Amino acid sequence: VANALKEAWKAGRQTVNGWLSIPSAFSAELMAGLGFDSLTVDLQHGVQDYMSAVECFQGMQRHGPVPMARLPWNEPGIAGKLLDAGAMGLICPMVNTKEQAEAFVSACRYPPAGTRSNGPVRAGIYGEVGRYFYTANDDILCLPMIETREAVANLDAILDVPGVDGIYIGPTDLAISHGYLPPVMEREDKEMLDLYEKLIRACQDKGKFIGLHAITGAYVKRMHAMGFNYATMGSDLNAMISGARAQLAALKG
Ligand code: 3PY
Ligand code: MG
Repeated sequence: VANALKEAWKAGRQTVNGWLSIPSAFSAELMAGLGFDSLTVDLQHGVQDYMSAVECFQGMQRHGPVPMARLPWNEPGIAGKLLDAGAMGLICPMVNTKEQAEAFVSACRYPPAGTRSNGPVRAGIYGEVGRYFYTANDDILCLPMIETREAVANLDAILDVPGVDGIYIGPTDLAISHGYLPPVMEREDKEMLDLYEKLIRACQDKGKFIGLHAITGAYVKRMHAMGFNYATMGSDLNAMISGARAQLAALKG
């Protein structure tokens, strides 16, 4: 089976995703060796473009976390290119309506399920030759981001779109949209944590998976305990900054 994340979630095993904001095959390779279940190249806010994403996929290949990407926006051209480059899951920012979820899924699925164009230049060279077309629709994860009030209001309709495997929570945009500041990632507002519980229950009721963006291992542990199937412990950039800062602080006393 080509998507270890999907298998893990179905088996009830919770996973940890790493986040690649740095456009470097080498940092992707280093992150890939650390034991994350998946790594996501961030083309929305990360300093990543299409070629750096391809290089990150190449860098992580040796170690085998599930390669994923976050799209810059809900746009079929870049979605197709990232899948062709080997992404086994796409996270799409700011999906607020059923129609936007349908457009996202359509870009990720070959006909008759969707409108993805055939041409898996890099994705097709892995696994059994000629099989990719037949397995891609089942194996590729489509994870729309729920990160606005509007998306929460439309959650059931979004989850009901065939081909939506699950959702991904963007904590800062979601909090901003609900009027909670400052826009910090690891929320402690009671209202936001209650909302997470509600979103988890909605996904469980519909047999869909749910994950969220976080930074620290301690918070990811709490979110797993709350019931999230996956959580990001990000990122390469945060790890570099916090590691270097800690050493500088130790030096300067
Ligand atoms: C958010 O916090 O809105 C995100 O998209 C996290 O990546
Ligand atoms: Mg966001």
